Amino acid sequence: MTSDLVALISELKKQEAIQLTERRLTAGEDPLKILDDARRAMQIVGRRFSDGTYFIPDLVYSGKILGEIAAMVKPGLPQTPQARKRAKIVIGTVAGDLHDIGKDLVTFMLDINGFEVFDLGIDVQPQSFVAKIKEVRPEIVGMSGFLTSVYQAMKDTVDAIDQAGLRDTVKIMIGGGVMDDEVKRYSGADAYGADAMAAVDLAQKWTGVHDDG
Ligand code: B12
Repeated sequence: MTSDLVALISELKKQEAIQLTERRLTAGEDPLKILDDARRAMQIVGRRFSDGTYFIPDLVYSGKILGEIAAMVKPGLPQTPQARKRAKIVIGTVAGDLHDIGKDLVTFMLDINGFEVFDLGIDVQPQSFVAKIKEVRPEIVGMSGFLTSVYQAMKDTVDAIDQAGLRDTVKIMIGGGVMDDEVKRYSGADAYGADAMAAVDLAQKWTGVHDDG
């Protein structure tokens, strides 16, 4: 049954995937197993995109399927120690960039790992990051970007946080297609993460919250 869900999601069969998720939840299966299948299916979708089997609309559609399955599964997730602690993370795709599929995956993974995530969306101006940091006082800020043209926006955002006197209050991670450790150094962020699990690992390390409690 497990591999069926992986196949259905990765073949973009939304209705069947949702029905199977429903059946598995009703049968009392561990929601985390369902999420793990969804994650594995998304890896297959990513590979199919890279090898030219899938195209952008497929990628966007797979994100929608993931979102629906996540919404169905979430209420049944166990209250883990980190869920009780709820460290806060403000995240957004930086100014000038409209890519949100990767950011949404990161947001989703942080959320199900117990962090309280405030997603500012796409094309987020530095001052919007600053305003949200002042409002919710997060421990962590995440910046996503997929274009080389937004390296500067990453740096401008870190600078704006600094100028607002908030730099010492947050750890800043960056990620997204063209980001790497060099952009991290250029922008003044604290870390670069290659994928959603790296974002979770960084957040857990910085807040001292781990799976084993
Ligand atoms: C889908 C897509 C689009 C879609 C976006 C839809 C959407 N809602 O996001 C659309 C069609 C709108 C689009 C538009 C454009 N795009 Co585009 N797009 C892509 C594409 C094909 C896939 C990106 C994606 O979503 N991948 C899926 C995610 C899940 O993969 P992932 O990167 O592995 O995700 C992980 C990491 O990124 C990481 N991560 C992400 N964010 C964060 C944040 C933190 C804090 C951390 C730790 C980790 C992290 O975790 C994710 C999950 O594991 C890429 C090509 C590619 N192969 O990457 C081009 C690409 C990014 N686009 C590109 C370009 C040029 C454009 C346009 C300028 C095209 C144009 N001429 O109009 C516009 C720009 C619009 C804008 N201002 O943003 C270029 C960028 C080139 C460059 N070096 O700058 C690319 C690389 C294509 C190419 N090879 O030329 N695009």
